[in-house]
This record gives sequence, structure tokens and C-alpha cells, in this order.
Amino acid sequence: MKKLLLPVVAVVLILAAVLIVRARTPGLKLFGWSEYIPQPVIDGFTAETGIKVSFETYSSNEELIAKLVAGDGSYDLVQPSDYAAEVMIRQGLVQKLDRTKLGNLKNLDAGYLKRAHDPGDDYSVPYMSGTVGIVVNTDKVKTPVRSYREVFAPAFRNRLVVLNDSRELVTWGLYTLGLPINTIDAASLERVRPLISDWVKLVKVFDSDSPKTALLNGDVDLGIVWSGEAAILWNTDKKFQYVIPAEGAHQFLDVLAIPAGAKNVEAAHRFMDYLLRPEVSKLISEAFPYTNPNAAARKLLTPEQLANPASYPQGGGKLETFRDIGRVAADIDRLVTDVKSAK
Ligand code: SPD
Repeated sequence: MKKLLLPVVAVVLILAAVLIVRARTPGLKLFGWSEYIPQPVIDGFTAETGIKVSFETYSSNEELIAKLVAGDGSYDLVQPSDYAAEVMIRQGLVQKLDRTKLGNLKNLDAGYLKRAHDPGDDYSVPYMSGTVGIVVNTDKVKTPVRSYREVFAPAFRNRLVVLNDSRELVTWGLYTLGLPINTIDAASLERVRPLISDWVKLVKVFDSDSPKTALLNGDVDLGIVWSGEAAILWNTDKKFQYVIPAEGAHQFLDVLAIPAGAKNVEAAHRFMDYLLRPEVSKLISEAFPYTNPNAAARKLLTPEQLANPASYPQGGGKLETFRDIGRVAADIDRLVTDVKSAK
């Protein structure tokens, strides 16, 4: 009996030790855009550090901000776009970073630092950049489509996929009317209303997560999408052409930031620094080919990857970033909800 007891006790002790170590190893609660951080990259981090990552996704900055304001989630790391980071800094929703823990910041192209949303780079680290533009299946659409007006043409009724994003939709209307996209008031929204009210009636699919899917399936023939989605389509078939709209287009920089109440700040810094490694950042570019702000990672990309016209657009076109527009953001949401419900 005694002979049996000893190994049993040993096994129980080992199991208990494993459980204690596990409980003490900090996890990381990550809240990021869908289709943006490859699972193998997350798994690589866990394999190397033992830090488990729980990953939840969202489809818009407004969804992210609403969760943080409500205090839901207790996230350790989030991934806002530049203008959303600006809102979050103003509202005290994110905390200052410890740059001594981010040795790989040196890999970033300086052109992506000291931007208006975070002039001192105190709160955020660039992740990926991109644009919002027109993608056309040129097997199905034979006329040139270069502007928002040309996308929202009666001929394309029920043939369109567009982002399910209120700020984006209103911006396309503002550009079309020649109005500023960051100085928005009640008058400009009233001017946009009839235009986008007509537009939403033409749309077959609203999708911010994977707008490429409706194009790949042949459910729609053209749309307005994130550049990384268009880049994947181009990689799949060169019939999918990406165009920066003639009136102007949104250029975004998505960043990483640590919420004010994060519990695992150390793990969040480690994960950020891991993502900034050239070889890791390259993996991200391969899975989700947005514009990579990591200069050292870009050196590892192939000429073909760098020649993708959606990932790295060549030449002209007016590109603008979004800014924090304060309370008008809620008016935009209401306007878009209104016009969609009247669809
Ligand atoms: N699937 C990833 C999409 C990332 C888009 N970020 C830009 C948002 C700008 N409103």
C-alpha cells in the first residue's frame, strides 16, 4: 500500500505545481480588429513566453470605444485606428507606454511616428496602415469606376459590397460633395443625408470583417473596402483591381495601445515588442497585406508583395487621415442608422 501511495502523492504534487505556475503566468486579453492578427503569430508568442492570449475581435472603432467606455472586457491590449486612439487619449481610456520595454520600436519607419493622434508617441505603437478604396471585378464591370459617384450608380444596384462603417460611409458622401472630412457639422450632415440615403439602397452587402468574401463568391461585382482586403483579392486573381477614389480617400494608421485599467501591462508590452520584430511583422504582412510601417519588416517582403497596388499604392490621389471629431461621431452614427432603417 505504502509503495503505491508515494507515486500517487508525487503525481498530485506535480499536478498542483503545474496548476500554480499556470495560475501565476499572466494571460493577455487582446481586443483587436477581425482579420488582422494571424493566429499563428499569437500562438508563436505563447509558445515562446508561456503567456496565454485570449483574443476577441471587433469590426469598428466605435465598437471598441463603446466597450472601453462601458468598462467591459478588462482588456490588456487594443488596436484602435489613429483617430480612435486620439479619442481614447483625450478621454483617459489608455495609459502611457513604457518605451524602455519596446526595443523594437527602432524597426518602425519614422514617417509613421509623431503623428497628430499621438504627437509624442506616448500612448500608441503603429501596427499597420492602409487606405479605403474601390475594388472592381473587371471581368464583370467593363466601364471605368474611379469615383464614389461611379460606384453608387443605378447600374450597380444589388451588385455592391461596402464597409459597414458609419464614419466611412459619411466620408464618401462628404468627398463627393467637396466638403471637408474632419470638420463636420449639422449642416454638412444634412447635405450628405439624401446622397447616402440613395446609396444604401443600392448596396447588397455591408461587411467590415471580410468584404472580400462577397467578391470572391461572385455575389457582388465591386465595392468599397479596406486596402488589405483588396490586396488579398489581387493576390487571388488580377481581375480584382484597386482604385483610390478620385475625390479623395481615407488613409488610416492602426495602432496598439494599453487600456487605462489593464491588468497585464508587462505582458502587453512584451506582445507589442514581439509584433514589432521584423520576422513577426513579415508574417502579419503575408496574411493581411496592408501597408507595413515596419521598415525592417518591409525589407523582408518580396518584390511581388511590395508591388501589390492595394498594399503599396503608387502615385497620386488625395489621401487624408481621420481626426477625432468629438460629439459629431454620435450624430454620424444616428444618421447612418436612420438612412439604413429607411432602406
Ligand atoms: N480587418 C482589418 C480592418 C482594419 C481596418 N482598420 C481601419 C479602420 C479605419 N476606420
